[in-house]
Amino acid sequence: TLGKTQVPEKPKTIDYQKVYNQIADILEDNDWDDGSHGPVFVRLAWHAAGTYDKESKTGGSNGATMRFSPESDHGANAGLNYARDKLESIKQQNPEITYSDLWSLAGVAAIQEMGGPTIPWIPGRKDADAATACTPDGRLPDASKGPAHIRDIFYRMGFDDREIVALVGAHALGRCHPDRSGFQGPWTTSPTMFTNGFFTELLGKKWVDKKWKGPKQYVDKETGELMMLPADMALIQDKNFRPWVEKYAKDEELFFNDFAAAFHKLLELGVPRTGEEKVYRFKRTGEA
Ligand code: DDH
Repeated sequence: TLGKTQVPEKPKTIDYQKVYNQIADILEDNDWDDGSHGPVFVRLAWHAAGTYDKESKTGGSNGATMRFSPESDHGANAGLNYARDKLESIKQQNPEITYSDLWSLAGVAAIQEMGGPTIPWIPGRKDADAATACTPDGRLPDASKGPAHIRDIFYRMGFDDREIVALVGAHALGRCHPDRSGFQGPWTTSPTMFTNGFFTELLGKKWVDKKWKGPKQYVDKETGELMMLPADMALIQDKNFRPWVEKYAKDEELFFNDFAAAFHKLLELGVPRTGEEKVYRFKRTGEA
C-alpha cells in the first residue's frame, strides 16, 4: 500500500531575466577595450557553440567544454578566458545556472544591450564534467582563409550562405587584438553598438593591405583605423555571399531579423530538445 504522499522536490526555478539584468550590469567597463565587455561575451557564446559537427553530433553550446584544456588553449579561443573569468561573478550569484546556459545567455544579453535584435533563448544546457568532451582543434574559422574554408566550417554546423553572412555581421562589434589573434583593430567606428555597420563599411570603404609585420589583413585606405580580415573580404569576393552583404547593408531590419534567427540557431547547436521548452525573450534594461 501507498504510504504518505511523496512530495516531489520542487525543481529550482531560475529567474533568467534577473540573470540577464545582472549580466547587463557588468557590461560597461571604461578600462576594457572600447568600454564594454559585450563584444568579448558575444565571441565566447559563438566559440562555445561554433564547434558543432552535424554529422558526428559533437561539439556545440552544450557542455561548456571550453572550461577545460585542450579546448581552452585552442588558438581561436585566445583571450576568451577574460570573458569566462568576468562571468564567474554571475555564476557565483546564481550557482544553479550551468556555464553553458550562462555563456549563451551572456551572448544574448550583450547583443540586446548593445542595441541588437531580441534573440529568442532557451535554457537547459548541461555542463560536461570532464575534458573528454572537448572538441578537436580546427573547428572554428581561420581568418586568413577564403570562401571555400568558410563554407566547410559553417556547412559542417548546418548553416547556409545567407546565415553565414548574417552571422559574420557580428563583426560590427569589438576588435582584433594583436596578443590574441595577431590581427589588429575594429571593423567599425562604433564597436560597442550592434548595427549593420560591418556591411556598410565592407562595401563603402576602399580596403588596402595593412603594411606591417603581422598577418595579412586590410585597413581602410582613408584613415587606416578600421580593419577587415581576409575571411571578411571573402564575403564580397564570392558571388553567392556578396548579394547578402549588399542586402544587409541596405536593409538593417532584414539583417536584424536574419541575425536573430541565425544566432538563436547557433546557440541551440548540440542541445537536445523536445520542442516543448519555454522560449524566453528578454527585456532590455531600461525597457518597461
Ligand atoms: Fe569573429 N573574430 N570571426 N565572429 N568575432 C574576431 C573577433 C570577434 C572570425 C575571426 C575573428 C564570427 C565569425 C568569424 C566576433 C563574433 C563573431 C577576431 C579577433 C577574429 C580573428 C579576436 C581577437 O583578436 O580578440 C572569422 C575568421 C570568422 C568567420 O570566418 C566566419 C561570427 C560568426 C561571430 C558571431 O558572434 C556570430 C566578435 C563579437 C568579435 C570581437 C571580440 C572582441 O573581443 O572584441
